[in-house]
Amino acid sequence: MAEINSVTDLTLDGDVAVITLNSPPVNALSAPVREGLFEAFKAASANDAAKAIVLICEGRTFIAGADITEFGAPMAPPELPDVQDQIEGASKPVVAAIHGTALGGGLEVALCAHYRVAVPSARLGLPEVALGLLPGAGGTQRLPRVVGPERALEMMTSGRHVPAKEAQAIGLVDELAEEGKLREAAVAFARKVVAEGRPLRRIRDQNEKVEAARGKPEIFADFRKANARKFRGFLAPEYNIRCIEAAVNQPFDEGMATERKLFLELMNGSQSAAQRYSFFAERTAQKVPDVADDTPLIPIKKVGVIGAGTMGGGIAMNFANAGIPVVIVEVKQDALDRGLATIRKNYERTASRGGITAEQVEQRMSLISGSLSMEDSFKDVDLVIEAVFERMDIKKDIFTKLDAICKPGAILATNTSGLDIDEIASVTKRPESVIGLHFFSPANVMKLLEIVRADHTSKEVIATSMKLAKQIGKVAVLVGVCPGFVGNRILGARQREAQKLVMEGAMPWDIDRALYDFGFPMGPFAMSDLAGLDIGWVKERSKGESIRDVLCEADRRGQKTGAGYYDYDENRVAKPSPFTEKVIHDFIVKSGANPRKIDDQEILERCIYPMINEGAKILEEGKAIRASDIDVVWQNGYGWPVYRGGPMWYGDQVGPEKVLAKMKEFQAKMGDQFKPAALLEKLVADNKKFADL
Ligand code: 3H9
Repeated sequence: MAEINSVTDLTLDGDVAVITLNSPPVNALSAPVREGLFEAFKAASANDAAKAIVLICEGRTFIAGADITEFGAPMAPPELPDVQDQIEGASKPVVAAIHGTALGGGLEVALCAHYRVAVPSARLGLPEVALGLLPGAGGTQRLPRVVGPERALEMMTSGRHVPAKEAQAIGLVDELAEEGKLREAAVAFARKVVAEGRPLRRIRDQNEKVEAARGKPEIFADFRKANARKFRGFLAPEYNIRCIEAAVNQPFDEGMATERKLFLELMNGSQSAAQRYSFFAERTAQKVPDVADDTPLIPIKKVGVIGAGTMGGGIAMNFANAGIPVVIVEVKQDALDRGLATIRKNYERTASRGGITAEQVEQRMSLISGSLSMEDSFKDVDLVIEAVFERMDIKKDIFTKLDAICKPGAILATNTSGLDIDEIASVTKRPESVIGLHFFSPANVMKLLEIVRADHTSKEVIATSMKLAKQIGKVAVLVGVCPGFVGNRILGARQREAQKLVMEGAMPWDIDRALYDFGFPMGPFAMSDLAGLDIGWVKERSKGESIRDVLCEADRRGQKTGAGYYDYDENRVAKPSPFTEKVIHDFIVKSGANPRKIDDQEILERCIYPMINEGAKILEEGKAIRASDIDVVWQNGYGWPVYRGGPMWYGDQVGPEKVLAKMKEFQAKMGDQFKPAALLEKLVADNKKFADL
């Protein structure tokens, strides 16, 4: 065994040189890894005893990409292309042996090997698009040469991690190895290549698939059209497409130059900066400063859910999807039956679209049971999540019962979206076991989980909840108890401004358009129409005192009644409504105000700066651990455009001093609801940003 450097070894296994990388956690292509690869390939190439070379990794994965922490500074030598030239240009066969994930730069390295062997559990992909980038180490030119431009388009614009079996079917992997026997299989494969005198297959010279697509611009035009909605606002998908066009229309080296140019443009742009920030923000959110990594976890083998409505059903699906049995308790049999039927329907819909198999539907349904009795069903559960009507008295009643029924140590969780969890916990004799698990609707789809820590919640309960969130595929953020927690509290700030802007003369569609153009999937009024204007509205108590009252009284209750703030045609396409406009106008006249023209810039500042200010108050009160946690909440639960980072990141980009100046201006004009947060004032005084906190 020869050590090349601290992360690279080179050994001779008979007549095959084996290069082993070991750079935890994910063997990213840091400077030492590049150096190790470069030197190891040089040595292996020069060693006449080696007839072939295998590249393999230790630890949980093959190379998972470039080292993202190194981005932003010039690459220390050797640069990645030099390493890749060494590999691809080797005069003996090179085999990449893949387990875990070969992603981004990792797959780009593997594409310079002449052959690829993988275990079935491995996954391969070019996920740079998710970081606002494109594969910048030849992936855009090599992948289409292997799998064809159409597949490359799908893979590179989605960033999907392709399972090894599928990778083999599309030519990306040459052979599957038995799980746990990768090294032996790769060495044997390398010997076979030598024995059979197979060619050194250099992908850069394989032009068949790209040439076949030449002169067919419709491949790209159709793809752009089909995905226009999905890609709206993002630069990276379009740049990835352009690189694949270059692979089709230009010789390899010119294509590489195009790739380089577009890669650098993205790398230096604001979108990728925001998306790279978000990657780390999500991972940082998993860390709770006063909860140690080795905090004991409570084993969660069975879960109880109270409420079989949309929320309870969606929550239950998360656990069944992860293989954890769950029992749902309802008060009435018909509500329970309806809830279970809805869950089945959801699974069947996913199956009909090819998302899961028919067996998986049955297997998941078999993990979900229903009951009318908490006493009978909750004795042995390790976690209960209550998802009933948002009323403190009902919640208190439930938690009193849970306290009596559940075994000691079981986690008692509420899905409340804003009630005081300390008050709920106070009715139990074990407030240390009480926590908020705030799922977002539809709970089986939305990624965000706000985990709400109450005064007495134990560290074990917090650590277990964070871990469990990851197990069920959620992005978890730990927040503190305050009205609306982090997400809804900031949403409230935006909604208030949107309503006020209407009373000053901006029409709902003007406000929605400004926010849609900013990058939100929809504005607040379109969202109200979708949810239903009559949520929480009671006809008998309506006094026609608000715009909403009048719209609801006119049976304009949103999309479901064919009209709300907007008019809807038979295809549910929204149109500005003269009726709504008149209602608004009448209200403005009644208030004695003069409507004025409000431009998009003002709409954005009025809606978004108070959100940033509210975020600052949340930080000031310690209800979020860090500014980036707030951004994770808004990206994953409220549709904040990923390429704009999140409200706090955006505040930093605009500049805290500008946000503060505007808040002061608004405060002077419109009153103290715009009072700047003390933390915002302090940031500006100290010449700092939210990211510095
Ligand atoms: C690229 O390759 C550009 C090239 O085309 C061009 C170059 C010229 N770098 O997610 P986890 C850390 S762009 C640095 O919790 P999992 C991560 O921060 C790159 N660090 O584990 C975390 O650290 P910590 C293209 C990285 O098992 C730890 O590893 N590649 C990187 O749930 C564990 O991560 C990608 O976009 C990295 N590349 O998932 C892949 N990756 O423990 C990005 C991870 O201190 N990575 N870390 O918090 C992933 O998708 C997942 O991490 C992976 C493992 C699936 C690999």
